[in-house]
Amino acid sequence: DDKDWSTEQISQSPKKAKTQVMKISIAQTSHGPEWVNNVDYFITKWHLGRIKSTSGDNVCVLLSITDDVVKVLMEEILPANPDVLEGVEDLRQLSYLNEPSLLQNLRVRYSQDLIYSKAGPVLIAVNPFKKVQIYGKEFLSAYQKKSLGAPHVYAVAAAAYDEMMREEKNQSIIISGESGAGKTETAKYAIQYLEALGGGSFGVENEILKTNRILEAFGNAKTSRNDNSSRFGKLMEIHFSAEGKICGAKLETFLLEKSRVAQLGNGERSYHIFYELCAGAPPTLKERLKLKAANEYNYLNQSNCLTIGGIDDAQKFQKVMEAFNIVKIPQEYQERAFALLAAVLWLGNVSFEVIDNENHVEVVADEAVTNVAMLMGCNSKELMVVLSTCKLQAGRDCIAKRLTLRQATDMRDSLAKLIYASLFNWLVEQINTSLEVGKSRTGRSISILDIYGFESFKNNSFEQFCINYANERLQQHFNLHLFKLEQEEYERDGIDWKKIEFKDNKECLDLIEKKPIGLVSLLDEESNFPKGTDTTFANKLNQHLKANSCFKGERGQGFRVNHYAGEVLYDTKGFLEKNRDPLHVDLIQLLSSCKCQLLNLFSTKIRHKSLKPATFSDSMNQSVITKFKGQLFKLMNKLEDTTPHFIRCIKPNPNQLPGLYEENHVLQQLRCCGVLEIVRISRSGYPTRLTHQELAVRYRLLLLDTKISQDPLNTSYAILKQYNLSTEMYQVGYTKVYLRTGQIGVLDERRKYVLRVIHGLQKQFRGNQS
Ligand code: AOV
Ligand code: MG
Repeated sequence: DDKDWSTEQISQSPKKAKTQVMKISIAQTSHGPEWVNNVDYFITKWHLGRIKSTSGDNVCVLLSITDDVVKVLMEEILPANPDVLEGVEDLRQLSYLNEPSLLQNLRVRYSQDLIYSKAGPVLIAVNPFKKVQIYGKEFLSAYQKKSLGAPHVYAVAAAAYDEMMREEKNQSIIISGESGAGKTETAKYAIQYLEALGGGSFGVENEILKTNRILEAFGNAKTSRNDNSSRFGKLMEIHFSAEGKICGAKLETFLLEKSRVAQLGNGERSYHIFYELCAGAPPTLKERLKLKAANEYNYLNQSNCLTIGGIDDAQKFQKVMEAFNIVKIPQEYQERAFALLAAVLWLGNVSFEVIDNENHVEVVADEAVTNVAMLMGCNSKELMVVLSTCKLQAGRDCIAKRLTLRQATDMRDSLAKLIYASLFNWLVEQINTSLEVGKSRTGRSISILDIYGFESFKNNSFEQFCINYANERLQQHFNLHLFKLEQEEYERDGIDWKKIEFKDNKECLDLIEKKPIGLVSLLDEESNFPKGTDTTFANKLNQHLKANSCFKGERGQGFRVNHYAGEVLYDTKGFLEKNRDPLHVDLIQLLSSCKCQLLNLFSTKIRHKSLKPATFSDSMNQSVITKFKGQLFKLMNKLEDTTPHFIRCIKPNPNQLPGLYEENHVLQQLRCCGVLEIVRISRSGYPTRLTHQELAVRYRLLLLDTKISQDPLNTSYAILKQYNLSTEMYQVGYTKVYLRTGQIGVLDERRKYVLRVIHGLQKQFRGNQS
């Protein structure tokens, strides 16, 4: 009978539970393996049922939902948890930690809008895709006062803050998950909690979230997976004064997806700001910018998607303008920024005319090119020359060579991307200037990382490679903390601890990073090689990386990498060009000749960097991947100096719908982020640790036998023995005592009782004296 089971019985006598719990999950046998979400996973579907009878290896099971009776093999059955354990807060509390049990537990919670759960030290957040009443003032203050203990992103932020104050150590909140899983929203709620703690006299504490509006307008876009997908990674470092008040913040961004400016997949949009500007600019501004409706621009109309359901772009534009004012971007610069956006849009409409039979072109002199020149503040003739020719050095002379249609289109798109990416970087600088108010003297900070999750599409290119590489690094960091450190501590202290297997992704990182023959080195080598092509690159990989078990060559231009989260097939098409990301001198010259001060500034920045001597650290001469690798290393170094708090966001269905929990979709993500391993490791571990000294000082008063020596180790032993704790429940290491969940509570209760008695006796004694 399920009702008779108490949590305690189950955790203490697992054997008994196994035979008596009647609910089981069984694997559905009629289905073959399924193919899920482009990731190579064989997923089995699980059903809940009860055993009716067994004979030999066969069992007859009554399915709970359909009332069907099915016959399955014994080995295909996994035990399910009793009802009392349905929907527990921490997955560690489950008696049975198999995959269907975790899935079921999260499902039960999700159906009650309990979107947060814990897997030991990790917070799991399942995206509700609807408003849930668990945020705002009341909840903020409840978590501040610790009157609410349920798992929540506020609780994670609170823990980070408290630990920073207590230990004087910098903290980080690392949020990961696939596209659309809720990372960015979760990051905002974490910042909201910290902002609610208030600031000193600096006033920045109300600004951080608002600057997000600018970032989201310029760095987010609708993709097939998320209507508000961040197309860049970000690290927000919030600084605190000695009193624990916010005194500034610093934003760092990673790898903006530039290609989106000129090229869109069907059903996707470019960056929100373009549509917002077209829809929301006041008539006079529209007039000055020669702005038309979004559908008039090739860069926007190519994907047959101009609006997002439920989103009012015009209204959003007002919010961006407000945020510009908060960040104190002067009015004239705001208008210049908008003019550059309009210039980018008009660039997409610039067209070419083929003038000879070698496909050479001339720019068509229409309103598009005139408007671009006007908005950039340059001469339209000059612009036309730059877009249709390239200068070649012939001995001492410089001759202009006409471009082909393909080359000219690339040149035009390069200019659009260059302007947009420079504008984005400039905005990040503006935000940083405005947030850098009270230079933190304490150096205490909490960093919040919201970075693109693992990606595996039908077509995976250079961008996915960079993203998955970043995730591979983060995963290593995660492993290191949760698994290695834990395990090493036990081993160092000489206690017997069954090793828990966990996926180490060192081999995959080696494949990517190893010098001189790893993916990154080989890509750079081929990119530097003038005759290198995507195909020669693919061949090179095949030739050199075969020995690594994480690599699989493919015929043609492809290759496969076995990432920690699954195998991904990459297409090398475009890898070399994207990695080289060539800077056209002509374009930079053009920018510097413009009347627009922003463009001058951009060109100076680029030149300043590129004119520096080519030293080792010269970032201009570095390929995109090498620059990214450097940035990742810096990020990892920074994170390693902090105490990490991990949040794993889970997307319950691929359609962004509320109330829909698709088991296969969730399971694949739980596997990707190793939730099962986390639960197992923290449960079979000993979460409470005290040094012998600490234990002795705290609980010595409980000892009945006062003749025990003062030595802390002996005292420890004696206390544990006196309370008859089962040897299952603790282990004694060289330096510490390790206790299972709940055991320290027993000792504490006892101590409280003894203290009360002593206190009472003292009172009585004093009473007697007077
Ligand atoms: P992401 O950051 O993980 O994707 P988002 O944070 O943008 O995902 O979340 C996607 C959408 O899910 C949001 O626009 C909301 O509609 C919804 N959502 C997420 N979290 C919540 C929540 N706590 N409450 C209500 N709705 C939520 V990407 O940036 O694509 O990797 O690159
Ligand atoms: Mg995001």
